[in-house]
Amino acid sequence: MFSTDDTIVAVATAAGHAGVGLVRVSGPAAASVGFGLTARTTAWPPRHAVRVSVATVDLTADALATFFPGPASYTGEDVLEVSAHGSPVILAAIVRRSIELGARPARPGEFTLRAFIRGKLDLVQAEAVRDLVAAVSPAQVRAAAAQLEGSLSAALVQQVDSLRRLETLLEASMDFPDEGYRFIEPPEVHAALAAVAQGMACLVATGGRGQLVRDGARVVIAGVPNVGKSSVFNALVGADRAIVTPIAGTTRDLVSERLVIDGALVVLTDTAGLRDGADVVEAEGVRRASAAVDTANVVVVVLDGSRVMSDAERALLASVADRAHVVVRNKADLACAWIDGTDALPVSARSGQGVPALAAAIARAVSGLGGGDAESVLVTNERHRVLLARALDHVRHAAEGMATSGHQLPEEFVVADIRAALLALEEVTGRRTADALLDEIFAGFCIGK
Ligand SMILES: Nc1nc2c(ncn2[C@@H]2O[C@H](COP(=O)(O)OP(=O)(O)OP(=O)(O)O)[C@@H](O)[C@H]2O)c(=O)[nH]1
Ligand SMILES: [Mg+2]
Repeated sequence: MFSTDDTIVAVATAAGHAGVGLVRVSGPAAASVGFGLTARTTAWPPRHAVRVSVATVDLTADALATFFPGPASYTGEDVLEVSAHGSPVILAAIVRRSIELGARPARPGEFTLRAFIRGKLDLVQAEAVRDLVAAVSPAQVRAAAAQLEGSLSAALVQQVDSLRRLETLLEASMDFPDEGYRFIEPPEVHAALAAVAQGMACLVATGGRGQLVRDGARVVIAGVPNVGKSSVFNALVGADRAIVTPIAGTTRDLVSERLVIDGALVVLTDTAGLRDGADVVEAEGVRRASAAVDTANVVVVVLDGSRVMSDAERALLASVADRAHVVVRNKADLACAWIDGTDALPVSARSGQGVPALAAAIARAVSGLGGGDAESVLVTNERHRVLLARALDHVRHAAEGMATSGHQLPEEFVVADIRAALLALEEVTGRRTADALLDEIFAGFCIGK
């Protein structure tokens, strides 16, 4: 299924016209494909760009060719990269000629798959490559780059090593039951399991913040009717996305937009103005608005600075007081009707005044979510989180079994849990992974990566 003895080729840069485009060739025939493409006959200098002329049936193109001999290359095998002027016609001609010379078109993610198969990357790092390419926010880039560097893998290796050591010592004790000799005493087993469980629990706990980085924080705009919620929403989105009218009760349904605000990926939602006694349609809108506020990560309360604050607004402010929130005093272009002793941000959705400060406040509120150190290892991938949680369950099960039995739990039971935990952890890093899963993971890549 995952043969690596042939040579693959693909355009590595994005589709379309660009200043420069890159064709990547990987496999045992990379050097010779390069000779055929360029009429070069002498060996490629390793990792040095060489100016070449690529001749195909249709055209001749100036290019730079760089040869990376394996195993010190991205894929671990010989790689030739050809950078040419970024016309899709030129790049397609180079790919076609490479195929005539013995390469075959690469499948999505196949370069990275080869790097994984050759042990250049583990599965966590390979998935980080995909996430890095797909990143839309700086936080996503930072998380993926840290995972690619191996921060998560290193944390996992540490847990795997501890569990392996325990497994080995317990197995040795099981092999000599009659001597009554133990290679490791139960209290030490218990302490080691507890330490592993604690480390893994910390990793699993980062999954909440990891999910925010991956999917974006839910930021919900709320307030009473007509204060300018939809106008603020549109100002943040930078487009006339939600309907704005002078009539109170304009917005009925939730309107959501996924966007990056000041570097923070958010799903921003505009809601119906909160009030009682509205018609059936609006009442349903209010119900949806309340539900959205309840499940929001950050609530942006919009107040109308030109009107006196109502009881409903005071109640709304009180209800978000101990949650992540930002208060906006909108219509700052009009005369102010209340002296605010609050930390409300003056904003005019109409003139744009204060909108950058609001964006910054939202980004700050998002970055403060979920606690934890921003630079620590972050589990952003749901596959990893589920497997880590499973491993943690097994380790806890063993540790609790030892605790409740007064360290009398037979070694077999502890070893069975340790093995199950190891299985889950090794599935994270890809040491034990079914081909079907690899297919699924790498199918999510772009071709050429
Ligand atoms: N002067 C001024 N008017 C504004 C500002 N923002 C919104 N408005 C006006 O206030 C009215 C209501 O604006 P919307 O954005 O529809 O208010 P909303 O809170 O979404 O209203 P509902 O959806 O009905 O709850 C419109 O006439 C807007 O033009 C502002 O910053 N200054
Ligand atoms: Mg509205």
